Amino acid sequence: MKTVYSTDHAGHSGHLELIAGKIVPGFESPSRADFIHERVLETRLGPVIAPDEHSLDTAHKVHDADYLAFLEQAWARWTAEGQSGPAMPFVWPTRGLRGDVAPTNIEALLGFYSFDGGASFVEGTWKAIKSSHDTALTAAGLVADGERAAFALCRPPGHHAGSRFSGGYCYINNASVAAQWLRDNGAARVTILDIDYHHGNGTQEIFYRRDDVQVINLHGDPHTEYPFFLGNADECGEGSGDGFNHNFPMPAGTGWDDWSAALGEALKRLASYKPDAVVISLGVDTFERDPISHFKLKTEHYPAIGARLAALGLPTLFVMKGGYAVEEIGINAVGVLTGFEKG
Ligand code: 6XA
Ligand code: ZN
Repeated sequence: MKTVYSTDHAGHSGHLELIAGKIVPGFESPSRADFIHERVLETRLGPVIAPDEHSLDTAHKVHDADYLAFLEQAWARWTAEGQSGPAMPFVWPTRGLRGDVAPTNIEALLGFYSFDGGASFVEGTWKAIKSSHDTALTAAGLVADGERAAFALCRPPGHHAGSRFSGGYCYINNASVAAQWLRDNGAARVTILDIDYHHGNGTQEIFYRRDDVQVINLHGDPHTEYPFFLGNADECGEGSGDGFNHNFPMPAGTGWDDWSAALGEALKRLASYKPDAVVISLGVDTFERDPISHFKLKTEHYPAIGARLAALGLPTLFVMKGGYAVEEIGINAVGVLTGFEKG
């Protein structure tokens, strides 16, 4: 399997995060991608290629134009105000405030285009966002050209980013842009299967009213787990999308047996949709020692997941998402891919 990877992610660094009342270095760090890249080389998964440059045309089909323009300009607007540290949102137009009119102040814009403080900007952020987007599209191109599978080693991740908001370390929803591109390039139906610990609220929102992209999520129950405000089992889609969104929330503490059973049900629904291609939002923060998540999967389970995905017999694009146990992130993420290759 080919991996698409760019070192342009590295400038997206030095973030801070507020967790349990403390400001700490961001968990979503460059070393995550470095460890995965090293493991791809170590395991000889296949060639590693650089992404091609892609226009934002497909991104414009899943994100609003003003939102994409904001992402591109955020850092310049922040520094134009004399700021130099990370640009972090901290005020949001929640219920009772006006969220329908774009403000002009950069602090206000940061909140207007986000749902939490988890997607901040530094100087290298836009370059990393764009390279992550290009990585997903280049890997989608490999699958469209007939490869059985490809790995988009994306950083930053994307599944919390909706049509007009960032959050949870995510800016452009890479998996959604890739799914849209596959739709536009020969696939009549595409499934996005999100196996990250956290619900992919952005992906759900983007395709919620559509029947041409099925969205399936396995994740921590939002009653207690981030992102809290979406991801319940009764969210099934709306309008023409009714019946095409599937959520499998599971309690914190869930181990392999229950998770694997949920995957079995998810794969049944996926197979009955008969997609022409599958996009896997590959998070490995389901790992038992992940510092911010609460499932109990072990390293040996990741190749087993890969083999189950391979058994679908469908063209498969893997798009990297979460995982914060950085010492093990490479072994676990690439474990899914090697398991797929053998499956
Ligand atoms: C913020 C937690 C962000 C989780 C990000 C993630 N306190 N999403 O891994 O998949
Ligand atoms: Zn996650």
